[in-house]
Amino acid sequence: MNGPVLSVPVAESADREEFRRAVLDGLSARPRAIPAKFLYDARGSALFDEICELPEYYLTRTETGILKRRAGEIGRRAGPGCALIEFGSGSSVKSRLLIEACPALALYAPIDISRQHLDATAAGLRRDYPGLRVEPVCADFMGPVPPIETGARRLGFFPGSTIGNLTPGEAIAFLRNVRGLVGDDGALVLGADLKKDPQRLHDAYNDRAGVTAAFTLNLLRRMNRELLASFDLAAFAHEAFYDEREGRIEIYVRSLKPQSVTVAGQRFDFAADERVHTEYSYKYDPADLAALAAGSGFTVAETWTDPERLFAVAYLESGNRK
Ligand code: AVI
Repeated sequence: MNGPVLSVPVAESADREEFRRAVLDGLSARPRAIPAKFLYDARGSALFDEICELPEYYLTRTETGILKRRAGEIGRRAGPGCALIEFGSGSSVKSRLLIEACPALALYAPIDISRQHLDATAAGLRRDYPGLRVEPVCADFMGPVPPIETGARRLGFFPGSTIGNLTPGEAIAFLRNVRGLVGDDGALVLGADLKKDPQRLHDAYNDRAGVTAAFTLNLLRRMNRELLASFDLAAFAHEAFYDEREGRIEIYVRSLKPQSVTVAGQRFDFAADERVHTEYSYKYDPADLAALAAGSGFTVAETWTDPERLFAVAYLESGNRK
């Protein structure tokens, strides 16, 4: 039987207030920056789905290919009767591959901040896998997650290179959290984008159709709508480049001219070429992943990649496996 949706009730007005605070703080800070999570309103999420289909954005299809090829091995490693917990589940497309590969799955618990996504995902999974216990958890996986009663060994799942959107410090903090949640006999399947030819990386975040630019600039549109801001979208540009030394893509909104903008009743002046940081997307190599795992109480049991070595899916095991 499927349990109710566990929730951390967050009213829309509280979300709006959190957005307002983050934007006012972020535009007042130097350098200016707004947290990436605010890119994902309904339109931003739809644009991100479009990004995943772009010819230049190899990440999604490459990871899906690896998971398809390796699902059986993942299922064997996980063993029968485990509980699958997905962090930031979105539409749970990739988790279906693991749901089908893990023998006698005890339950599937998708954790997502969007109640809408969760409800749709849970309904679809219950329809397609009538015997599966689905226990959605409505929460920000970066914060405290309500207890999940599984009574089973736990397999975490964090696909999509979302780890790359966290700074190294945030990534370690998140993985330590996950390590605590999956326990001493748990494991985590982690998807991470790999370091590679900088041009290939540059192209993935500067697609020719301009979808990534629309995704970035949608943040201004969201501020106009939700915070009564006065951004002229034509007077700002998307900027994304690979910083090889830092091993990360950096993404900004850049002002194309000197201009003033009002946001939630406050005035902000922008110089020509002044930028607002919106995202990092860190890229890893196997040594980086091993260090990340070690720093958070996991060890890398296996790393699977694709023939071009574009993307990695790592199977991390808790350090104290009995
Ligand atoms: C969600 N995340 C893994 C994407 C990435 O590749 O860092 C977000 C993104 N931003 C622009 N393109 C894709």
